[in-house]
Amino acid sequence: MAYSYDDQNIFAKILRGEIPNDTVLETEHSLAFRDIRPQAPTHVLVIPKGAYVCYDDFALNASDAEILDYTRAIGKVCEMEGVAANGFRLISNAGEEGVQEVPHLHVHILAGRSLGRMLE
Ligand code: IU
Repeated sequence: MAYSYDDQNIFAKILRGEIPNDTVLETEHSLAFRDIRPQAPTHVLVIPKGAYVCYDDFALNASDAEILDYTRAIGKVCEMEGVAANGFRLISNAGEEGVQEVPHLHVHILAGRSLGRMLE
């Protein structure tokens, strides 16, 4: 599917420096920052700097360098936040039925409490 990107979305504004954020990590192609409405003691969002709407858009259209950088950035934030010891969850909502609020790819890193079962 070909996605059209809305460059007025809030994460695009964060990337342009128009809105402040609580940055955890910035790399060449990625930015990680704390969610403004944290659902767990650790709740970090990791976004690519490129204009990608959601995961499949990114995975199919980003360069190898962007994909490597983004994958590593997620791993690096997990390491920095020390989430591996007790466990964590990665979530990336997409589209209407995925209940995606902001149409710029983001992976949520959630940790620091028991997150409960999502799937049966
Ligand atoms: P979703 O996966 O698109 O449903 O989640 C979007 C997240 O972005 C959600 O957890 C919000 O709290 C978060 N967020 C933010 O961190 N800063 C903002 O300015 C806005 C949303 I708007």
